[in-house]
Amino acid sequence: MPSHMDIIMQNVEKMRMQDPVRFNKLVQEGMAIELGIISPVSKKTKSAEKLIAEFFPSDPKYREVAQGVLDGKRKVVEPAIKALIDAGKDPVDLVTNALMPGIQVQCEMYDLGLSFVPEILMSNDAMQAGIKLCQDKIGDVPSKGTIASFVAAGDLHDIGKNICAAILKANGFKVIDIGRDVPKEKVLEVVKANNVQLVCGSTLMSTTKPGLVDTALLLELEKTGVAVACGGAAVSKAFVNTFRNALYTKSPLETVHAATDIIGGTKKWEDFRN
Ligand code: B12
Repeated sequence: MPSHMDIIMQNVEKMRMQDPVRFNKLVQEGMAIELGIISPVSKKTKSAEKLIAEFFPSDPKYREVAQGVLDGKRKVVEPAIKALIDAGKDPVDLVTNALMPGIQVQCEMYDLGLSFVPEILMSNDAMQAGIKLCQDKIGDVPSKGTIASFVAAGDLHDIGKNICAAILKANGFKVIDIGRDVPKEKVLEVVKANNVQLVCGSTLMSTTKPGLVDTALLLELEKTGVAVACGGAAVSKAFVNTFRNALYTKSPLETVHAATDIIGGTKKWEDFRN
């Protein structure tokens, strides 16, 4: 019985006879790849292209920022963002539509095993540099209220939380960043000490979802009158509806609307449950 290798060799020989031009081209390409003269069209290139097409903005100036974030190059991101701010672009729009797409592509690539922790951290660094410039531009606006922001105990994923905090700040809220991997008692302490009106909590892992439940219930038990707006990839409306003193907000912008209503007194957390 012929082995797999025999069958492959038969097919190679058949191609050499029937299509010598293609055969020679493939042999030359193979040698050039092996010698490092050309790079292979890898899974990485193909998938990165697909993700860029899906997430990147079409405006070339915004695209330059997104690419700078993806490449982890704050030296590209900072001058590009400065130029866009000087050209009168809205800083909130820049965060959402120029800076965020870069980190989104990097994170999706990481998920596919196409990029690694250092690349995520460099992209995050480049994005944060851009966000800082946008925040500096917005400056001090009269505060619409005080929000505390945290990532649930055991969870270190804080990129989304930082974006959410930046967008809340840009919309006029004072945001106290409690950080990541935060125990419920720490959130309570910050809420009591700072006259916090709403807490935003997030988690990206299923194993750390209980941290959001515990925090919302502790804030209720301690009669703070402060609810927790929950978000992040591991969280859903159905999950949040299983415990009290919490509401689900899907995106940072949805959180801005909810915070405006709750802090403004026109709605309560219960109004967001259905
Ligand atoms: C980046 C990343 C990391 C980085 C985190 C760096 C950092 N500083 O955040 C590093 C490399 C450290 C990491 C580590 C781990 N990770 Co990880 N990680 C990711 C990854 C690739 C991207 C997450 C991300 O930042 N996305 C980009 C941001 C912008 O998106 P986002 O967080 O979802 O935020 C958006 C919304 O969710 C929302 N949002 C976010 N927060 C909030 C908050 C509020 C209030 C609101 C309203 C909205 C909101 O708005 C944001 C903007 O749109 C995901 C997979 C993925 N593609 O999502 C896995 C992922 C989250 N990681 C995972 C795991 C398992 C781990 C590790 C346990 C791996 C390991 N074995 O070591 C460790 C955990 C360490 C720990 N204790 O936390 C799993 C979780 C699985 C699960 N459901 O439980 C995922 C889903 C990967 C996977 N497919 O398995 N990870």
